Amino acid sequence: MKQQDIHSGRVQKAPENFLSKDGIKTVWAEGRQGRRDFIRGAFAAAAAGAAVPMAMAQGNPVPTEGGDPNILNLPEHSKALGQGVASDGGYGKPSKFEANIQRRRSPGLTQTTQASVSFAPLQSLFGIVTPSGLHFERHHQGWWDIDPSKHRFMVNGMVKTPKVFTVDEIMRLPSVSRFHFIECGANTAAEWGNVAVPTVQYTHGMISCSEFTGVPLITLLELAGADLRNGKFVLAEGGDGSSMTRTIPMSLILSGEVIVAYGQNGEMLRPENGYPLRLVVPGVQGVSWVKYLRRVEVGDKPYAAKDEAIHYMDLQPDGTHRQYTNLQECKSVVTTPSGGQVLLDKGFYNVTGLAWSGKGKIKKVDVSVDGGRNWRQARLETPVLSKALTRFNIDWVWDGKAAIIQSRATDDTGFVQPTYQQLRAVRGTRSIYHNNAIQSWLVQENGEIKNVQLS
Ligand SMILES: Nc1nc2c(c(=O)[nH]1)N[C@H]1C(S)=C(S)[C@@H](COP(=O)(O)O)O[C@H]1N2
Ligand SMILES: [Mo]
Repeated sequence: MKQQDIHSGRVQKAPENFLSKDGIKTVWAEGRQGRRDFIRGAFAAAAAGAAVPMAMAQGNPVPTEGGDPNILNLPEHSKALGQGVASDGGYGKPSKFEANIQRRRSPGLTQTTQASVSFAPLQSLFGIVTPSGLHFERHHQGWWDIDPSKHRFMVNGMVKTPKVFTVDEIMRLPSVSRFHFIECGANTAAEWGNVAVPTVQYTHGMISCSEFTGVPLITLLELAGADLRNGKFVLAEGGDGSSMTRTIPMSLILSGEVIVAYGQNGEMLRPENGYPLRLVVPGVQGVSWVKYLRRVEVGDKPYAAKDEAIHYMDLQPDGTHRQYTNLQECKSVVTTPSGGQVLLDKGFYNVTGLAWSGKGKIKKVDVSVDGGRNWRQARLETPVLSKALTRFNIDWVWDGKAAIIQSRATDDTGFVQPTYQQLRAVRGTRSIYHNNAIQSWLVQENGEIKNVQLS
């Protein structure tokens, strides 16, 4: 019985189609254990007679023949003393049973360890906040743990008085805290070529969402007496060896949304995410969120920096490139059930996922389980915030037949997330960046879920 597979703890076999090297197989097999836990959790609820939906209770017989030893035998933790406070060293860590929930490097994607990507385990996360230790990473030249007492932030260019700030000086200024998503422009890149990487961690895991705390950049520009009328652009520069420089339009800065951040999810930024200072540019692709931020220069034209002239451009069907395509457009993905997961039995499942738009708030998310023929509107969990992740949920009773699960988001500008057909009609097939097409997960009759594209 499939059910016994779960309780014996056997690692379920990964689908064959994406396995080429042994190393890859291991990584993806490990990645699957977290999702098995999700399904095991559902069984535990059913066994305890909790208020689970009927379909689930009927679909999954309760394994209590002879009595459940987990109830009958009083466990050690009910009889003895637990561990003392701060015995974990003073900074709490997740349960050891959650050790499989990790950000992961894609073995197929990058050969070096420094100029690299790690993907967030979207299939295992709840709500809209990404735990800082699971935030995706994109380093063009490796990360640093920079001494904040030695870090300096300069404002120069078209300003009355060029200024240099210490981190302490920035932290004395009026601060704001806001929830925003950051998505790498290359998120979902492999799918342009219909590569169909196996899990949502690899298709969509270059997105995360945090509460960021810092000082609006406009405050710092004003302190330097920036020419806000003629200075139409700002160049932001990072302090790591990647020479990351990006042009930020002044219009975004004037809105007050662009932040020089030091805080993330209630504590200082993590080193991997730019400690001690990073730029937060809501709605804009990740590359402009310059980490280890050391300088902004006010100018009157776009800078065409190397990461704007060689990378992060979109090759169009007519052979020209789109440049400065900054905003991440409306997009969504079902995170459970999703590729690599296995449904153990027919019956009730909570379908859940994430939606976002670089232009504002999510207005609605529709979900289809028949490949886009019929759609039902999902529940949006609150808060629904501008330029932040929005969590959606919808009920589904699986009848055991093949199904194709999709989500389609609409933002408050009325923009509707496109199908692959619609996206390719405009953008062709040779892009790397800015793929916001509808994702399809095929649920096979044996319960295994695969990444597919509908033509
Ligand atoms: N200084 C610096 N800033 C940087 C980068 C970098 O390599 N160096 N990578 C950029 C890219 S391409 C992305 S997608 C985001 C990733 O941010 P994260 O690592 O905090 O997820 O940071 C951006 N800012
Ligand atoms: Mo990126």
